This record gives sequence, structure tokens and C-alpha cells, in this order.
Amino acid sequence: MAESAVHVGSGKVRELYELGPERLLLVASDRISVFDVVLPTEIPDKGRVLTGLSAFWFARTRSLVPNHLLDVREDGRSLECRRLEMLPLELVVRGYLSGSGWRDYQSTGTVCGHALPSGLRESERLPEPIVTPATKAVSGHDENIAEAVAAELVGSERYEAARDVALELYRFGARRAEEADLILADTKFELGVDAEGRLVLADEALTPDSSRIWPADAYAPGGPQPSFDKQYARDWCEATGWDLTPPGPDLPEEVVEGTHARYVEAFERLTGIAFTRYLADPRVVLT
Ligand code: PZK
Repeated sequence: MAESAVHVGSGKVRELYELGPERLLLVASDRISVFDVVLPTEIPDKGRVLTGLSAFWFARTRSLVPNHLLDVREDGRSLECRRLEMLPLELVVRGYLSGSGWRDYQSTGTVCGHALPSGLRESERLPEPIVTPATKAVSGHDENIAEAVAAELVGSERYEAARDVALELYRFGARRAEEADLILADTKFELGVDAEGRLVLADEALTPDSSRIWPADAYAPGGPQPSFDKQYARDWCEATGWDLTPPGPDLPEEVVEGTHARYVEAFERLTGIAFTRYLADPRVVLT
């Protein structure tokens, strides 16, 4: 790193550094988590794919909402960002019924207070995308909350603005995904507030790690859908008989290679940019 970067936080697969009082450096590693466990094997370029995608979306959604991105570094895996006051919640937008949304729907017929038609199947497209806020629980597992609770946490005016922005961003990403024969089933946004009190998109945006992305050609509601990016790794891990507690299994070369290829393919289909061009000049995603 060219300037002094002090490590201030770790996510499962990313590291956060501060660059002086006003800027942060978000560094995406090549680590992969499967069933919420980080595996001992890395996927080459995964951090670059996620960083490039995030930067691509930040550049293309600036007119919808300002974001924290300042620059992409030459290494292709690091984003220089503006430091913000983060809202203490995540905004999950769901266009399809999956994961905790499907579980909540099965037990209550609702998802985070959204009444939904009866008889929906797992992975079915919702009549309209919904926002299901969640708190960043210390346990690492996020907890879904009702929109009324989210409004109490940050104020109803702020919550409503954040919700509207999240919906717009989801619609933007889902449209582009559809053009790439991908389904953006759901995605998570994190927002902050800048020194002028403006709402700003932060963290990563519309990446495979913050979204469920499904291949449209295999879409078949009525059960879980294969993940576009992680399915090889998940299937291989499951077939080993692993009990899903750490440590996870090492991935064999063919699974690493297959997973790498899927990440690169997601990047190229969503951005329309050759990944080799990104590696040669990461700033290409900003133009
Ligand atoms: C911020 N995280 C999550 C934790 C990571 C990421 N622009 C910002 N301003 C202030 N704080 C944050 C951000 C952003 N983005 C993000 N925690 C704080 C996080 C650990 C590793 F890569």
C-alpha cells in the first residue's frame, strides 16, 4: 500500500483499512465462504471480480444515489472509499422468495411484515420487489426486522429514503442481470450518511457475495435454485459428507477452476467488459 493503511476491521472475506481520517480502503481477498464457513482453499481472482463488479455498479448508479467510491487501485482488489457514518442496518431487497424470506413466508405467510399472496413456491418471483431490513447482529448472522423497527432505528424519513434508494438500485441491477440471462433474486445494500447529511451507498454493491444470482436458463421455482457462482463449490462440499462445521474441506483443482470460471463469467456477462481488460487496467469499469 502506497500510504499508511491501518487495519480497522475484518469481514469473512474482506479487510478494512483506514487511510487517514476521511478515507477507507476495502480489500477483497480470494477467500470463499460456503454454507457460511470460509474454506481453506482460495479462488484465484475472486476478490478482483467482486471489486471490479462493485466499482462497475457504483460508477453506473451514481445518478441514482451517491456512493462512497473514490478510486479503484491498480491491484484490482482494493477500493478507496469515503468514510461515512454507517446506518446500523442492512437493506435487503428481494424480488424472489428464497433463503430467510422463504422460511419466514412458510411459517407466517409474511416476510418482514410484507403480506404476500398465498400459495407461493420457493424461489418464486414476487409480485413486486420488497425491502426486508436486517440488523447486523454481533453473532454474524443478520436478524430480519420489521420496517417499523428499522424506521425507529434511523428515523422514518431516513428509513423511507433508504428503502426507496434500495428498491431503485435493485431494479437497476435486476434489469441488467436479466439482459445477461441472470436472475438477481435478492441483494443487500449498506448505506451511510456523509458529513453533509446525505444518504450514500457504501460497502459492496450488487456482487455475487452480497446477492443471490441464478442462471435464468435453469430457473425452476418450487425448490432452491443453483447459485451462479458458488454451486460447484457447494455441491462438492456437500458430496464430501462435511457436517458444515469449520473447518471446511479443501477444494480440488477442478472445483477451484470451475468456480473461478463462473466468477469471471459473471463479471463479463454483467459488465460487458473482458476480465483481462479489467486486470490490465481496473479503472476501465469506471468509464
Ligand atoms: C464500514 N464496514 C463493513 C467490515 C470490510 C467491510 N464507507 C464507510 N465508512 C465507514 N465505515 C464503513 C464504510 C464502508 N464500506 C464498512 N464496516 C465499516 C466491513 C469489515 C471488512 F471490508
